[in-house]
Amino acid sequence: MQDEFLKLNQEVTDAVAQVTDLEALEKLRVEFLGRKGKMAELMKQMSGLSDEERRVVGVVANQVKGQIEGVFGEVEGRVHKAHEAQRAHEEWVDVTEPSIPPTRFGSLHPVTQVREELEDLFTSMGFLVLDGPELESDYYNFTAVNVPPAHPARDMQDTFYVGGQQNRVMRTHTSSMQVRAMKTHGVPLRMVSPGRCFRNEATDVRHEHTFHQLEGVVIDRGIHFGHLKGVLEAVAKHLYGEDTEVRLRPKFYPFVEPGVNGEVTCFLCKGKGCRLCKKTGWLEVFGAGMIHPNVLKEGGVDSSDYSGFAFGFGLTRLVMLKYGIDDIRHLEAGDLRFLKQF
Ligand code: FA5
Repeated sequence: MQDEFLKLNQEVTDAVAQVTDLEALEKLRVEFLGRKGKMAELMKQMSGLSDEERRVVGVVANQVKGQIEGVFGEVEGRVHKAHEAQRAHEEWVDVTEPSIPPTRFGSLHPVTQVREELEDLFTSMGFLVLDGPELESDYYNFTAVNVPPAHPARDMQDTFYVGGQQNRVMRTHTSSMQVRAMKTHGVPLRMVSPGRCFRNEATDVRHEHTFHQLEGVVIDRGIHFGHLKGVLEAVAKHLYGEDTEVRLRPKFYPFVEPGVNGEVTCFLCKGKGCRLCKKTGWLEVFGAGMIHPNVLKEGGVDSSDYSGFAFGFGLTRLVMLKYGIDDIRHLEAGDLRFLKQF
């Protein structure tokens, strides 16, 4: 029987020498050392031996078992090491390799670009640039600019009413800054105030629920409509070139008298008429007029001494015109395929 154990020892040594992966090694372990394996089989046969023989064979059997377990341990260590080396090779990363440079840095949103361009233009003409709240009191958004509660003109600008103590609304226009500026800075006054506005709109190619306006107010002694026209034309020509045409037509706004609606030639059809300009050839980009005495009074300004004009550009529309964007909804959608073009 001793020979049988020694043969088994040799058999195991030969078999595991070929092994290259842990799975095959585990199979051999079961085959030789498992509960029903070859080693257990030989041990079982020892029960037929005499006590003397069993004592001698038992010593050999234990030695062989120890050796076989040792061989398995050794091979397991070797295979494991080879496996780790292979993985390290496959997953190797050269941390010293120079990184891939970014292909493009972010850029400013087109509305921000045009807003900054206009802020530069107006500051060069001596205007202040003011910032105002988007969540505004009902008073500054409507009542202060001559649109008292229940006035039909409130229907022109439906908004998102938030309520609360001051009856807050998401401001519908930057005209909410007119009386705020008069109260804070007094007269004479020259200011612009750009910012986001909100309306409860059925959106289409020209109308968004969230859009940008740029308000302008000039108040001094002797200010008249000619000054207003001069400023509006300067802005249009600055943005779109010297040959840009501006059309002014009377329009009712409760906070000005007289009031006008300002349009510039449609960029898409060059004035021929298309879906963007509703076949008129013109795009409405601002409202303007001489400030109503009631609004001056609300701002603490004596209308017998001072006069002024105000205008409100649809900043988002100006951006559409400048870049030839035929649907306003691209501008607030946050789609990178669109934004990366600017
Ligand atoms: C006003 O908002 C007045 N506050 C403008 C004003 C200021 C008049 C000072 C007189 C004196 P209006 O609702 O027409 O007016 O809007 C002005 C401009 O904002 C429009 O010409 C248009 O270019 C833009 N606008 C208005 N509603 C939207 C909208 N839903 N989406 C995008 N642009 C809009």
